[in-house]
Formats: sequence, structure tokens, C-alpha cells
Amino acid sequence: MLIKKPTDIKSSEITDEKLYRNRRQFMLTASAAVAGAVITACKKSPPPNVATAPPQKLEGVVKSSFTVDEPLNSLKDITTYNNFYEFGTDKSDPAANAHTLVTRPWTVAVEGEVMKPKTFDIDELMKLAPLEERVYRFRCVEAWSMVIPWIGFPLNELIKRVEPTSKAKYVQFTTLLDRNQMPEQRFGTLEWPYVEGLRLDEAMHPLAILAVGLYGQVLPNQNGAPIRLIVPWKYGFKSIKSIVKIKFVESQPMTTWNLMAADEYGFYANVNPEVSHPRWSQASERRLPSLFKSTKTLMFNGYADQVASLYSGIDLRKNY
Ligand SMILES: Nc1nc2c(c(=O)[nH]1)N[C@H]1C(S)=C(S)[C@@H](COP(=O)(O)O)O[C@H]1N2
Ligand SMILES: [Mo]
Repeated sequence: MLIKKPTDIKSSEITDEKLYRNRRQFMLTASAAVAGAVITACKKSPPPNVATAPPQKLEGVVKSSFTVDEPLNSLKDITTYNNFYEFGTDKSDPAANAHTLVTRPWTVAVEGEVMKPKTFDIDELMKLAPLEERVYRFRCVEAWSMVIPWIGFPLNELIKRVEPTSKAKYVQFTTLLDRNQMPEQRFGTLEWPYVEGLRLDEAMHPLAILAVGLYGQVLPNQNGAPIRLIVPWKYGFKSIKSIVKIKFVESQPMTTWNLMAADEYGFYANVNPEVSHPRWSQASERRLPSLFKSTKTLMFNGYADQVASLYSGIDLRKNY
């Protein structure tokens, strides 16, 4: 009789973005074992006794026409089912642990191939452009999705302010690196800090926003406070959280998931029902809180009319 070794377990049996087929896994086995033990131990301890601050309402938000007319997910769904590996790899971990993130003071350094590099204070950024409410479909590569009323402003508003040079072809985003505030950064779960990137024309697209809130209030920590990217036609992992640096560069920058498992996560990560991830079909999705994959996934997550032209002449099977 064959006994399954852990390495024989089909990756499709695993239900989230955690990494099992990674070359780095071999190098990290020891530290992962330690991390696993600590995570288990933490789960047994009582939940932290945190005084929950009342949600801060955002004033002067205008409704945008870039909005889908679909039933919204509840605030509870959006704030308790999260991927934010800096606070743990279970969907419930960020809600339990992200209270250690300190979001004021906070700065975002905008640098690289720009005429006017500048470090923005978060409160200055919040006033850079009128705050808009936009209801977007949000789809994770794990094949679940939500409909979320984000509050933010177009990323292109910030890009125009800093005046990219002719050498700026891509934009790289970096999350905060602070193992005291982000406990999982003590372990080799991912390579820290989390980084993501867009082509400059993608970043300039009016659908790409920097979000600072949702449901009328300041962004909850677990959703990437105080400022995170939202690119609604791409898989969730492109939407990097708790950004501290935005850098304009000449060549395609490294992205965290591509670095961890290049055969699973490409640079583009456009939602595409025709190109399956090795572990999850992308043809349909589970619209939370449903338990079933009964919603058909749309090309570019339903934003094809607006964004398909960005990819004309590109083979989306190769450039996944
Ligand atoms: N810094 C950072 N950003 C991140 C992640 C992360 O682990 N760390 N997870 C990504 C993934 S896989 C998804 S699906 C979305 C989840 O966003 P949400 O929790 O607001 O729904 O955040 C993305 N941004
Ligand atoms: Mo994701």
C-alpha cells in the first residue's frame, strides 16, 4: 500500500494561496516548522483583548460612475475573510491580529524615474483628489469573490503629480516592513516586504485606485490600512496593502507571488476564466458568503470593455 508523503499530496487538495510546491520550501523547512508550531500555539491562547476603536467616518465622499450594480458583501464578510499574510495565513488571522499595525503617522515615498519625487504624508494623500466611492468586483485567484464599496482616488492622480520621466515603464509598490507591527514577518512564509508591480499604462488606467476606506469609513487595518492598491481586473494579490513606497522603474519589477512560485503567479495576473491556475480552475467563482462556485468568472473580472485594449497583441496564456 502506498502511504502518502506530504510531498505527494496533490497541490489541488490545498485550499489557499499557501505554498507547497516551492523550491524555497526546502530551504525553509526548518523555519516553517518553527513558524507552524508558533502559529498553532497562538491559536490556543485566548484572543487578544483589544479595545475596538469606533470606526472613523470619511467625509465628503462622492459616488463614482465606475460602479457595478450588484449586491454588496457585508462589512463583516469584507473584514473577516482576508488575505494579509503579514498577520498570518488563515483568512481569520488578519482580523484577529492586525490591531498591532500603527497607521499614523504614515508616509508613502514616491520615487525613481520621476521629475518630482516626494514623500507624502498619508493625510496629505487623502486630500490629493476628491475621494470617490466605487463598488468593484474583487476576485482572488483562490476563486472566491466579493463586491466591495471602496473609497479612494485614481492612482493616476498621484502619478500625474510626480511627473514620470520617459524612462518610467513600470511602477513597483512596497508594503511596510516591520516585524514588530507585522508578526508573520518574523517567519519565512513569504519574502518580505511584499512587493507588487504594474506597467505604467495599467497604473494610469482610471479603474486603478488607491483605496483609503470602504463602506463609508477609514480602511480597517486588515484590509490594508492606511492605503492600498485596487486593480479590479486583476487577481486580488496584485492589490498590495499598507503601501509605504511607490517607485517608477525602467524594467519589469519583481512581484512577491511571482518570486515565490513563478509557475503559479505571473506578473500580469489578469482575471481570465480561460487560463486555469495549476491548483484552481478560474472558470467560475464562489461569491461569498456562498459555499458554491456558482458564479461564472468574467474576462478581466467584467471590466473587459474598459481594459482589454491594454493587452492587444499579448498572448494572455503566456503572460498570465
Ligand atoms: N501586503 C500584502 N498585500 C496583500 C496580500 C498580502 O498577503 N500582503 N494579499 C493579497 C491577496 S492574495 C488578496 S486576495 C487581497 C485581499 O484583500 P482583502 O483582504 O481586502 O479582501 O490582498 C492582497 N494584498
Ligand atoms: Mo488572493
